[in-house]
Amino acid sequence: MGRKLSSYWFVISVLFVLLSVSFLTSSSVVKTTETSDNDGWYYLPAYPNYSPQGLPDFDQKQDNWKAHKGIYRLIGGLWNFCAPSSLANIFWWFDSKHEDLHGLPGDGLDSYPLVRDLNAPGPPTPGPNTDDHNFNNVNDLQTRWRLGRGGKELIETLAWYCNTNFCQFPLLRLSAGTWAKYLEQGAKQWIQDAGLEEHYRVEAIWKPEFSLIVDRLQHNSGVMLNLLLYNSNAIFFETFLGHYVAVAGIHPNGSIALSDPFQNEANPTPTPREHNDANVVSYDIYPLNFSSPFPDKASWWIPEYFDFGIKRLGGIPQFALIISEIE
Ligand SMILES: [Ca+2]
Ligand SMILES: [Ca+2]
Ligand SMILES: [Ca+2]
Ligand SMILES: [Ca+2]
Repeated sequence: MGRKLSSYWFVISVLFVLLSVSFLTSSSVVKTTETSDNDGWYYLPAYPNYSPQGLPDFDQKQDNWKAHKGIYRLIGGLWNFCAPSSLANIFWWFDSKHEDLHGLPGDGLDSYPLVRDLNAPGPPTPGPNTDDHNFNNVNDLQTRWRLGRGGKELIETLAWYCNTNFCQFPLLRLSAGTWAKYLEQGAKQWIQDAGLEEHYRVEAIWKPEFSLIVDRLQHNSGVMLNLLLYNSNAIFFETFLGHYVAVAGIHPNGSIALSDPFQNEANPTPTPREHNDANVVSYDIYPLNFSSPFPDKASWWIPEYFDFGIKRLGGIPQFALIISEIE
């Protein structure tokens, strides 16, 4: 959500989103996750300690992870931790790749520093020990989000690093969400603070080509997209609010599987908190279209993306943050 709109249109668009979100129904489109290696799909691989399905699918609808300022207050806040939740998926996945493959969440062993044990105050889940891969190291409700002050687990710490909701500048909370430049800076700072700056490359790319996304994923990069929501029937405005997701799998012929921190279409049953177990994922699959309504922003898009119940909005991939290991 990094684009500034005039305040008038901003208010209208926010109202539309929030009213529309309130119309969310159970008309979920259940899609199955492809797992075959031979059908053209490529998924980030699974690691037993602890990304047992592949990329995690942590959920942004936890605690009070909302923007509450101004117009958002009227409707109880807007869930907007999509950026730190998506970034957590990627760092956790790389951490799992490098931890002892015979280890388990709760073993108390933490050898690779990209995701550390952040000392969640609640009982280790699972036990017996507090651990980097405990589910409550993703988030523990005993540390409430207080704009970055106080105890924090993985997603909240990343929100602080990425200045989500301008939490680093409490007197200057201009905009909800996470700006692309703060996301990039936060990701780089996190890697540097882990002592791993020689091992990872971070790319921030506006208008990323689909072929680039395919190539990077097939080389096991972590890929985040910012999808600009697009309403083709809009009377007053067509696009509003970007939403960050992470890419779990891809088909070069033009489909994508998302770890979406807001939606869970392939696997709709578990609660958001259950997604703190990296074994619980919903890889939501969407066909792509290559005649973009906004060729200045993206050459490809997802026509039937965001489920508002009454209709689906398109998703325009206007920005990508790509994290690659330097072999
Ligand atoms: Ca561990
Ligand atoms: Ca670790
Ligand atoms: Ca917490
Ligand atoms: Ca999801």
